[in-house]
Amino acid sequence: MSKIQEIAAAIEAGQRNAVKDLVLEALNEGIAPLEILNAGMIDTMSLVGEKFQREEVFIPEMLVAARAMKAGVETLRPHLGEGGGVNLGKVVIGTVSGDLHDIGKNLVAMMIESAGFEIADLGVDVSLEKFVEAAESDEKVCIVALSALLTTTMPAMKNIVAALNASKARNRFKIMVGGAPITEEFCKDIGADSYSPDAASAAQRAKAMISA
Ligand code: B1M
Repeated sequence: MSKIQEIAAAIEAGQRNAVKDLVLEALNEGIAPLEILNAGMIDTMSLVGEKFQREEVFIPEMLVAARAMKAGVETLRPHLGEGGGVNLGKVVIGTVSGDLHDIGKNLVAMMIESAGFEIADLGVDVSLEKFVEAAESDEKVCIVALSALLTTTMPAMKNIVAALNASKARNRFKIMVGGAPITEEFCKDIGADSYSPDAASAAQRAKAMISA
């Protein structure tokens, strides 16, 4: 079994400590951090999701796998690159109200931070009011980033974007959206500035948007 396969198996089994050790071993073997992230972790969580859909695993298994992945991501964090002390501005990020999924949002935050931005992470289940308050209260905020993982929380994303579009500080920040059910078309329909399918492209888009 390859190291990547071992990491995948340990995530699926929810073995937090084993995941941390295996990630360190993989790094020592010279495996690229992004390969560990994509092939070892993100693909595994997708697989867990598919098994959940087929009712082969249930919420507790999904939860322990998610916790194991979080531990792995934290171990990987210092190796994912750095912004080199640059501060391109502040990005407010959060998962929209009604939605508790945060693994993808945390990855996006980490990649954007690595690209040289300061991050204000509002967490999960973030209300419209909290997003608007965070965007308006700090002049350094140049991007507001919203994540949603459930089709049922897409309307909340739409409402938050509408409120941000009506904000008195709107000319100061851009709005980015993403998450598994979100598409480019949905982004345009709700009036957000940018959609990214994954964490790496979100970081690239963030940089491109502020220099445009
Ligand atoms: Co949930 N869940 N879950 N879940 N869960 C999904 C999303 C689901 C697709 C599973 C399935 O049925 N196959 C399904 C949604 C179906 C739908 O809406 N159509 C689902 C469901 C139904 C639910 C519950 C309703 C289950 C229930 O209670 N009956 C419930 C809802 C709770 C709530 O939020 N109110 C629920 C609960 C949970 C757990 C708590 C058990 C756990 C979350 C733990 C946590 O996040 N701390 C969980 C998990 C782990 C999943 C799956 C298996 C994995 C999600 C994940 O972390 N993926 C997921 C199935 C799946 O995605 N295949 C599923 C890995 C992560 C790296 O990917 O989050 O997509 P992702 O992020 C990507 C991109 O989307 C993108 O970049 C990231 C990295 O590249 N991205 C952005 C994300 N945000 C972005 C923002 C951007 C740009 C890109 O710009 C701002």
